[in-house]
Amino acid sequence: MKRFLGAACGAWMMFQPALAQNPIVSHCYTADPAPVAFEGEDSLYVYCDEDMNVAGVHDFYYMERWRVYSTVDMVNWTDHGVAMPRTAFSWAREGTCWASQCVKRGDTYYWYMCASKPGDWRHYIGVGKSSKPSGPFKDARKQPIVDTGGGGDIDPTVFVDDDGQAYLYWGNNKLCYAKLKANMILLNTAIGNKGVVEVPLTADAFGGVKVNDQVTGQDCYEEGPWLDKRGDHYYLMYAAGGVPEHISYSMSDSPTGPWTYKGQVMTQQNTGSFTNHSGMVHYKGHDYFFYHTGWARGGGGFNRSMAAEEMFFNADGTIRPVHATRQGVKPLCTMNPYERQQAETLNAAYGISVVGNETKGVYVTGIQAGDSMRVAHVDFGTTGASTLTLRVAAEKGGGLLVVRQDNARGKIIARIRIEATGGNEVWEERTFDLTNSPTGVHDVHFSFIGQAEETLFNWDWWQFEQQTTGIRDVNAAAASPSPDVFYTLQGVPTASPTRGVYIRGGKKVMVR
Ligand code: FUB
Repeated sequence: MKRFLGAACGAWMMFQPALAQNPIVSHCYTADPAPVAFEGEDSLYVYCDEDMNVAGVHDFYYMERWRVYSTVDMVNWTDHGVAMPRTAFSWAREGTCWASQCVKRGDTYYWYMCASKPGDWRHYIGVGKSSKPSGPFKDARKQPIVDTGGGGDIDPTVFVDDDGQAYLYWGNNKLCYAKLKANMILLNTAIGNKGVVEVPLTADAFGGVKVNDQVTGQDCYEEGPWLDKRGDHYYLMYAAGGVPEHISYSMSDSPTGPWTYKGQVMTQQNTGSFTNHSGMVHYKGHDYFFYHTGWARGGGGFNRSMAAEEMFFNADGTIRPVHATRQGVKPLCTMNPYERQQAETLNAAYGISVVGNETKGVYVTGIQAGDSMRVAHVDFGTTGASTLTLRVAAEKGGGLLVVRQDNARGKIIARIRIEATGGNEVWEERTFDLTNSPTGVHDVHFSFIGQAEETLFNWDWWQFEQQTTGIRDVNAAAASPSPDVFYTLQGVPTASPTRGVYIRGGKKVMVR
């Protein structure tokens, strides 16, 4: 269940994405994206909370955990499971895990979150910590680190400046900041009110003011701040204008302002979500803007989904407007099917769930008849694949996995019956022959057939075996006169076959 991301990032070819990439996660509802490219890491991470609203049960935000996703290509996202459950914070109230952001300092990852307390609807800001970006995270302070007493203490954004000073901004209908001490869990109380400075929400700084829910001026700050820096410019992006929200931004030459209002980054869009929440990140030479929508199946204002667009800056540092699109971003590279790929690395998926965490292991579960999964931009090369190996666990067995090229109606690559392994946690690696092997770059579509309502199997990872050049042309019977000897594909007998494809007894065999 370790992560072995395989992507031929150097060998990108002229292959245009055929499919919509937004939302970036479709098997669960993910909100309030906070992207980060940690120095020295190949992957881009996005931290978020999970919307778990069930109509008629919790007709509001119901959020029990924060999740982490990572990518190397911007189109296939690895779900790292429940990296920080609400229960990691003994003081946090059920269902109130709202927006968050993670940064790294030294060797430690600090994930700033907000939640209410039992019997109290106000939110408080706390922080989890972990030695790994994908967690699991534990409460670093065992109590909130911000409690102004006045409510609105939501949506922490954190930024470590070039001089090492870390800043925390947050607030709904108010905007506050604090300087963090080097330990990242205490406020520097030398400034503000016990370390908290409230930023005046003036028209110059934020485009307008809101009093009694009435906006005076062209815009106003609402919530969801995002503090960042490009060159010498500091940026504060935020959800603005009241509900429904758009995204606006202000700039400054200092992380503590004064801020100057610069306009809207993303105007109000028809995405089915009345909130929006943004983050920006520079990754592999591109700038990306993350936001949320109601675009996943069954989605809406309380069941939101993260999306991403490429963003661009003008020469003076101002941000060009970003539009919400279904198409999303272009892939940065292809996926290598001949390296082990986690089943939970997905371009899209419907019906399944991803469970676990990086300590226990993360895998795909809840696979039922009618569910499907897809990975995008997989490069099978010129020779194609010979077999597909899966690591699976199945209590009952009998479920059928159909692997297709490109989409749900594409050419069948394999039809695989997953027999019982002895239990849903009894894992086995199994290798299957293919019906057809694709060559070149394709999406790969997995669909599941079986008894209705039954969980067919759990799935950890998959890997294709690359076809050896020329194997299709071998006349196996002629090339293998003796039934007990291993012959190379050129018909040369070999006493000690190493890993690869051979001929024996007139048949192709794989030596592992
Ligand atoms: O996700 C709950 C709340 O909705 C967030 O904290 C706000 O930013 C808004 O997106």
